Amino acid sequence: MNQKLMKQEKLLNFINGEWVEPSTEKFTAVKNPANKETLVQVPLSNKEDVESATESAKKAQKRWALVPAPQRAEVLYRVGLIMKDRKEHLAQLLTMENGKVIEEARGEVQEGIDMAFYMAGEGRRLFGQTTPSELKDKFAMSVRAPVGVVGIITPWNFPIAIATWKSFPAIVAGNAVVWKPATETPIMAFELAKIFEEAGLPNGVINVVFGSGSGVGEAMIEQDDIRVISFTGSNNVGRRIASKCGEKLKKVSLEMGGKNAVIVMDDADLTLAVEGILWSAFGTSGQRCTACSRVMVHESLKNQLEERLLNEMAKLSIGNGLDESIKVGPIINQGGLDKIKSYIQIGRNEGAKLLAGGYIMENGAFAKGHYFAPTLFTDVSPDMRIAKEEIFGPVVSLIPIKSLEEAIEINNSVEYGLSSSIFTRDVNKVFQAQRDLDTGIVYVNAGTTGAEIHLPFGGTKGTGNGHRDSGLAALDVFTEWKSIYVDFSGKLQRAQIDVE
Ligand code: UN1
Repeated sequence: MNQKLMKQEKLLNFINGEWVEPSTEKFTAVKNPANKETLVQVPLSNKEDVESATESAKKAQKRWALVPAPQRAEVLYRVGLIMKDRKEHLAQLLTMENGKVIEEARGEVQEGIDMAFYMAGEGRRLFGQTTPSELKDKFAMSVRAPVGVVGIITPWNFPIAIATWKSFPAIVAGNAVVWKPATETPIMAFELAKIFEEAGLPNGVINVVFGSGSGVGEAMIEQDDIRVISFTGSNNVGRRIASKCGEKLKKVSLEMGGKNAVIVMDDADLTLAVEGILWSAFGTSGQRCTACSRVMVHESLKNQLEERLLNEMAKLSIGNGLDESIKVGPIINQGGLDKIKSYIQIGRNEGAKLLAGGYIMENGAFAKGHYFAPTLFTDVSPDMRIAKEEIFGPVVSLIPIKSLEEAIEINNSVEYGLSSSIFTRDVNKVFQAQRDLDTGIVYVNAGTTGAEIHLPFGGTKGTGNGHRDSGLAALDVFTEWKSIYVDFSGKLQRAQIDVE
């Protein structure tokens, strides 16, 4: 399978339309988390590579910004068409490098295709505003201007979708991009860069520099010509980026963790709630920022919910996601497994009751990859660490509640605010919940995952810093408002003074 899909043994950086060796000449192996087989070698670049990528982007951006936006959009339409054509190929490679099951990999590629067509449409909008002037014979308007060169740093858990959320709006708005993909999942970046090349994006408008955070990410922040950093990843790294960008007064957009909860009220459709929890907690092996990791269940339904979840969890097929029958794939790497395992111990020490899972799967074929058994804790209290901290794995904590108010309070008590959900048939509870849940995304009668690309994506509090990916909100990250006043009176009119 690998041989057929991955033709090259090593990937190269993509700078100014050329595939180039990293100046370090250093590479590291990318492994398939399902079986630890080496897929490809990826560059470990450094500052020099970032400098040449930035230089290339700077030159290209000047010309790109002058291309009419509808023509810039044409490139994105072509990118979308190529991605659509190549959907299965991309999905299989995505499953191999990331581990997510093939059905979800197809879904992720689809997010990228959707984003291409959606943002291409913006090429004929990119709406600005006209506003009346205080003065006679004077016209006032505000337009979205590109910021210039933007830096994007993307994670391994959605290596193609998140790259499209950031690069497509940046490009349609007239920016050039320096992109550092996660070293765990460089194949999607390589494939997307090839697609941009085939779609006719001019050289230098997108530049890909592979490498680790300290070698490449920090060098990107140091570049004065990179005017915006858009980052999705862990909270610790995001905070470091924010403070470094703060010192340099660089605009930064952060999307980080979540501790997303499903609330199951006493009038919920329990079958639906069980499906929603299973899908959003164990899909992608819990490795989504939006994954459900807490369930606040009305005490009257607690026993029933436990029983039904346990029944369904026992049926989950675990293994290599390329097999269509598999529902839960591996964890990205040993570090991920160790972190999840440490939280099992923490939960036990805190007195939570472990109902299922809680272990690394090491028997038979599982020993070849990084697998963690879907895990359910119950009798969890909201102040336990397992109820507050992001685990990023297939671990769910059930917290019994007595009322919606209590559930909302618990939901809002954590440091994150990405996604939340409520299962209820009561319209009053629906409206109360959507207003009072302090998260950037709220679902009603659905799990916590599955955001659509044409709505803003992001969260409150420790999840980010007020910006949003996706939707039209993404344009706010990659453009500057420019206010333009045109005086056609033929005389000098003094604002705030010559007003009659
Ligand atoms: C992420 O985990 O960072 O809403 C992105 C979802 C997906 C995107 C998740 N559309 O679950």
